[in-house]
Amino acid sequence: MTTTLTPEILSALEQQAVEVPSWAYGNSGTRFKVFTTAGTPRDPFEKIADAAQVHRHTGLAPVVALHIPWDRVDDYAALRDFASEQGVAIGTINSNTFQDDDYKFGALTHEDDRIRRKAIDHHLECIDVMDRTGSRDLKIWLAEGSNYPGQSDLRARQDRLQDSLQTIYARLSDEQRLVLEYKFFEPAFYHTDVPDWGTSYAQVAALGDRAMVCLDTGHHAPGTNIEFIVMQLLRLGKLGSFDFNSRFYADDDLIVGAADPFQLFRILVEVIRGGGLNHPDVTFMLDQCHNVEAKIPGQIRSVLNVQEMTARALLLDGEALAAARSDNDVLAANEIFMDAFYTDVRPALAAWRESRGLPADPMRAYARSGYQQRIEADRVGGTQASWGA
Ligand code: LRH
Ligand code: MN
Ligand code: MN
Repeated sequence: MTTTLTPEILSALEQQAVEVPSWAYGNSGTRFKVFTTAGTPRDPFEKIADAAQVHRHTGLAPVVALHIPWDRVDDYAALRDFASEQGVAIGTINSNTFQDDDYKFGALTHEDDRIRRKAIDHHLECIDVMDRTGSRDLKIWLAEGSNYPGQSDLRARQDRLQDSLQTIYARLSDEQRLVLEYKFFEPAFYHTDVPDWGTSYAQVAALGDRAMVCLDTGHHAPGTNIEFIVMQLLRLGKLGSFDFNSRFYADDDLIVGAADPFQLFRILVEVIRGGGLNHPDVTFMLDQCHNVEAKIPGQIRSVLNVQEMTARALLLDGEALAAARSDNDVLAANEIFMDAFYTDVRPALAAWRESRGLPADPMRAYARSGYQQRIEADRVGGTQASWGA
């Protein structure tokens, strides 16, 4: 079944913005091998230029997230100006306490005050960056935990974490926010200090209104009902951002909507139900790596997948669904839900894109643009950026 999209749906879609991660444009891989690709950016400026291509071809990705220190530069004002010349803005600043030997046994939870202070100071540096880039959000993901029962005092670590977060939160301006991302395992395998939304919620609720939870779709145990968590965080007013990606097994960081488009649809239904689409409180970010596929087209595919599932979610017939629910007509309710999911919105979205001066087919338009050939020819010499540098 294909469909036309109503003006209400199109105007909701028009405001949709997906934030893309700078690290998706660098080389990445598994712990077995990182494959390099011709044309890969060599610095944060080139990453932003590549990200701008995604926006140019889709109109969907006006903001780029940075990761510090991977995207450390001398002059952040120059980076911000460059981004704006390219037609994009700098968004979330991600901290990184997972690649320094000092943090082997923890960072914001570390027993040693010197190391904990160093980790706090890194976050203060990230807030300095935010001041210069005009970013609203500091996103914190902690690679902290333990591998063996008995190794750590779980409760003392929660207390130290809260104390560290209080210090960081106190440094934010009134317009800035802290978002705390959870993940159930990896790199620690027995316990993780922020393993789930409940822990993240408990930690940020104790900080204040400008502290929120980040939900990375790849950070749950298989079988977790992620849309339930989305609903609950929106209900509590604490959903600050998404890191979208998809997974088959663990934290695979594959293209969002690739592994399980139906799950993405279900998440977006709850986002809309909770007032989350175009909600000023919720940042829709991608957190993906393109290990074997081309990076810029990989990002174009990703934002299109988000748009496509959003359009399908907006098609859900809320009135019919409410009636079926109040009749306890289980099968009718499920049929209405599945009808929206199975509707092919691609031709309608292509026509709509064209009517707004965007390419009907962004993937083909990028391939024809010559940009890829240009960067492959130009970006010789220097060191390619990679996940971790
Ligand atoms: C951790 C994570 C977090 C990091 C990113 C590179 O698995 O999802 O968001 O910042 O990967
Ligand atoms: Mn993430
Ligand atoms: Mn992750």
